[in-house]
Amino acid sequence: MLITFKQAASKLKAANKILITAHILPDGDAIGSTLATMQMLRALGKSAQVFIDDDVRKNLHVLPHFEEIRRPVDGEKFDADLLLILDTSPDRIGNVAKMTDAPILNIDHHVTNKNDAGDLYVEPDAAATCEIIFKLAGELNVKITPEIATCLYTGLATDTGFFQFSNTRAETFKTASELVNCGVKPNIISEQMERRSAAEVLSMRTALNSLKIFYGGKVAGMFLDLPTMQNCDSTEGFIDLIRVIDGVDVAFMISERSEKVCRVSMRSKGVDVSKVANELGGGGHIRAAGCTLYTTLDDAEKILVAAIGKAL
Ligand SMILES: [Mn+2]
Repeated sequence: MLITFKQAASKLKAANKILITAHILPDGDAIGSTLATMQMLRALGKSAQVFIDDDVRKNLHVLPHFEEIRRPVDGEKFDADLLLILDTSPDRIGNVAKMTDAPILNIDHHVTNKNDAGDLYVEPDAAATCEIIFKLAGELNVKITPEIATCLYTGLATDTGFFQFSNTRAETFKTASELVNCGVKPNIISEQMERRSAAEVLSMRTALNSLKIFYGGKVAGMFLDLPTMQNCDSTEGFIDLIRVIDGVDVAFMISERSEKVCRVSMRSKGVDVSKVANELGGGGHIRAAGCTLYTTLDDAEKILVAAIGKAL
């Protein structure tokens, strides 16, 4: 059920033992928003714990309290009176979904979130879930410590491509400005987020070598097969290498995660790629979306290129 911002805040006020989670394949906004909310709720005297059912990119391990994030072990239960799901709908939280039967509070900024498994506050205009959590801190009267600010700024910065993407709005800068006032060092976060291993940069080269152009230059794609992926800690930002090509409206990357499991990311300058992703069982934003195709890399390419062609 859709609820208002104030209702979401009072659900949090009423809860005492909160299990916090976000999506698998976690990004800066998923980790930043969960860690910030955990600290905020603890500051209010509540018990709060973050569980994420996936590995987390090394760059994000530097965030305050990162070491407290837990991954559920087989059949593990958690005593909670609220399951807080951030930055995604409840179908992308892996085994955390099985840890509790507590009511769900879902806070997100993905326009494709149509969750009806619990209470949903969705703000599609927010640049990041961290932008919503910042407002929530105000509503809950929580003081934003430098540690909380660092987590929130990281989510805000990474989800906007460091304030370059179309989701960047005036409020995003206002939020960023206030976070800097709370003690964030933007240059340090930028340096930490852009760090890459040599293996990752070599994988970028492999990705660029696979570049293909479709539809007379309007669409560009990159392909990473399983052996390449096994040597690659993260493909974050790879797609930006081809998003910039002159005349390209939709850029995509397909990475083979295991046999017949291909992860698709898309970025666009005009086409609504959230619709393309939705049609293929995924979701996201108008200009940044993704899905998983359960087939070979070759077939995934055919399916995706046809679906993008229809949307052009
Ligand atoms: Mn996000």
